Amino acid sequence: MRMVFRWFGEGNDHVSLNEIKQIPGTEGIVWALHEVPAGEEWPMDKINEVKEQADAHGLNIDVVESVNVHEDIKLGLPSREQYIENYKRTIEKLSKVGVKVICYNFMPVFDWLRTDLAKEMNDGSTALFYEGSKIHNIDPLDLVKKIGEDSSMTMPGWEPERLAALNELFHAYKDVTEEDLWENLRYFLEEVIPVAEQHDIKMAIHPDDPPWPIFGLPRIMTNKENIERLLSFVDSPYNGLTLCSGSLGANPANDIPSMVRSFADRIHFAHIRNVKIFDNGDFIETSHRTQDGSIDIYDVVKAYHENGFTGYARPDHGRHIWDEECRPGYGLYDRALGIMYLWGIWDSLERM
Ligand code: DNO
Repeated sequence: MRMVFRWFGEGNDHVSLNEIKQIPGTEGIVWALHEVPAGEEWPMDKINEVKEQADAHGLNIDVVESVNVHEDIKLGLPSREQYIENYKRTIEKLSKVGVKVICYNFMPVFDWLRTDLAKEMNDGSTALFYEGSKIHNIDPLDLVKKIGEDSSMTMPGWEPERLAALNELFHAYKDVTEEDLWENLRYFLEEVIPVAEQHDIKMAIHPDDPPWPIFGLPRIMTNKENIERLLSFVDSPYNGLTLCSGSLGANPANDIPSMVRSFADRIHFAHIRNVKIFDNGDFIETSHRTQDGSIDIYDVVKAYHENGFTGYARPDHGRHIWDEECRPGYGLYDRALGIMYLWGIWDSLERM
């Protein structure tokens, strides 16, 4: 297991490379050019800049999260050709600085979705929270309208400056079915995986978070069966997974340790975190510790260990603790604690 840590870039992250370097057993950053819009080709000088910054701290830049997929690719529009071309060129450029894994996702419109970014927990820390009643059975176009009239109804991802674009996207996806999305994903992979192979970069799709359809938008990376289907589209190690325990684990029907055991040789990047699921299906992100949430993190790590996992792993969202001011889910403290918990399990398994 090779431990890495997400870093949003100079001036864009309150965590410094020095701090990351001091977390035990952490060898690299998980990075992206967040300022480049989805679909555009990444500029080489900006890529080199990150490489130099990381080099200066003895950290590697092996893992990119994410090279985002343009909505036109997910929608299967003719304009996807240019965006796929740009994606291929970005892969080629990233190979020049030694990138080994590219994480991406295929979620329409929204990436991860929560209803509260700072839900207070019993111990006074805060964490990301998902409350189903705020989302289920809600017509998104209605919501766009309501938030437009009353900004106090805003939710993460629904910021006023995004409303016009959301409105357009919801219309564009109106007739897109799950099967359409599958076909568009297949098309993308058939184009991109050969290029990834040629440049020795593993593509690693991130599951949908939460792993069910939201606002009538299709979501397909949601369970074991669907992951099998994805892997069968292009049967190559370069068509692989970012297995995120917390995303898939928000559905109690998803048995994460069993998925790790089944897909071990196709998992290139492990996101490890815990969530606590309530009886009504709502969930909150907790510390990484098994006892604090609903996912058996010990068994997840054990499954990786049994399979001699040599891929990359990162702690995932943590709580906001010790009054840290940070990006939602991306504090230094709780993620660093998470790393120590993961290494604690791993190291004791090594001794057994
Ligand atoms: C959230 C992350 C996701 C992830 C993308 C991968 O914190 O896990 O945003 O980076 O879905 O493309």
